[in-house]
Amino acid sequence: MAMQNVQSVPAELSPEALESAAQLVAEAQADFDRVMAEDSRVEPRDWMPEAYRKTLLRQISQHAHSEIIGMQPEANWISRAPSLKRKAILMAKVQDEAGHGLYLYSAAETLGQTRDKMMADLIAGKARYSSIFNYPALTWADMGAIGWLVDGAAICNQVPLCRASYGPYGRAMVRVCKEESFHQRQGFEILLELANGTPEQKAMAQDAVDRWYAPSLMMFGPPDDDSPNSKQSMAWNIKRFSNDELRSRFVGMMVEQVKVLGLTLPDDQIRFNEDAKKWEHSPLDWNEFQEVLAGRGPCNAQRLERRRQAHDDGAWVREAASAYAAKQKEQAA
Ligand code: BYC
Repeated sequence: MAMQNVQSVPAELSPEALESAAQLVAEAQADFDRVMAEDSRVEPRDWMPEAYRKTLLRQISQHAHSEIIGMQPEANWISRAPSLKRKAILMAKVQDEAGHGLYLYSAAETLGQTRDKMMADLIAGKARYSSIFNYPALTWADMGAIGWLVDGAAICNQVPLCRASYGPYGRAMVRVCKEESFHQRQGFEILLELANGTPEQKAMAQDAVDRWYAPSLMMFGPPDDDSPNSKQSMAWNIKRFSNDELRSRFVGMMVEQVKVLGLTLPDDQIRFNEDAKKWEHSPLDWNEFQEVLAGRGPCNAQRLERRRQAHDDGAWVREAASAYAAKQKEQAA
């Protein structure tokens, strides 16, 4: 895509220069509109409307924070995994989440935001991250339910994001989705083994599914009528499907997979609506969702405190890396 890089017009220009600058901006906007109409891609050096840039930065930085905070409920179980094999798999998964956070912070940096600022906003409690990570992981079966339901919901949401109009975001999503597939399978396999184990193990698996089911449906965001950002994000080819469309698709996937597990979903109102051609489920508790978003979920305070502590503990690594980089630069000069 060939667009001119016209980001802003200085105020002190002559009327002629102002007119020609305004024309350049209009041409750049027309180019951007054409790219949207052709469903093509915007790259970091291309001109883009400020609102598009801000929307991407909002979504990508929240997504990055979710990956980093999302490491906590599972990292908590690494030392208590029931076997060496389970420990190795869980460690690999948690490391993958750190990697996802890094690709996403890098994608967000291409939009002009520094990683330091994003991290400062997160630890100051000013940035959002996914509601799901404010729930506790109480038993080993939760590792199964998180992998199966939470990573399952993430895949459902993120596969369409591989086609997001912003190049760095779409490309990051391709790799993230491949890794999420492995994550979902390992969660499914944990639950399958527990469901085929002793009655106590099966009950533990069912309890974990019961607790994670509704919060995982809320990951897709508020109902379409209450989703202020969806319409514009869809017009800009960032989101491809609405929150409710993806949620319904996810329920349809889970309703089949739960049969293989020999477990049940805690919702007796799931049915396929033949007229609307979509899966329906019981109403979700959106007050609970708003409480979690407002910072009053079961683990919000604990998650942020842990993140702050990890940031402080890592100060020496950042200092050492900066000192090493400065030394390298000095030697190269
Ligand atoms: N939690 O207008 P809407 C993972 C906010 S990590 C918190 O529908 P949008 C994993 C929303 O931000 C997976 N906040 O917004 C990691 C907005 O507030 P602001 C994370 C939510 O952006 C480790 C307001 O509500 N995935 O898989 O059009 C281990 C109104 O919503 C949530 C992503 O981040 C929520 N659930 O749509 C295991 C995917 N929902 O920003 C697994 C990328 C909504 O106006 N993000 N809000 O203050 C997206 O696809 C979209 O941003 C959303 C929301 C579907 C989440």
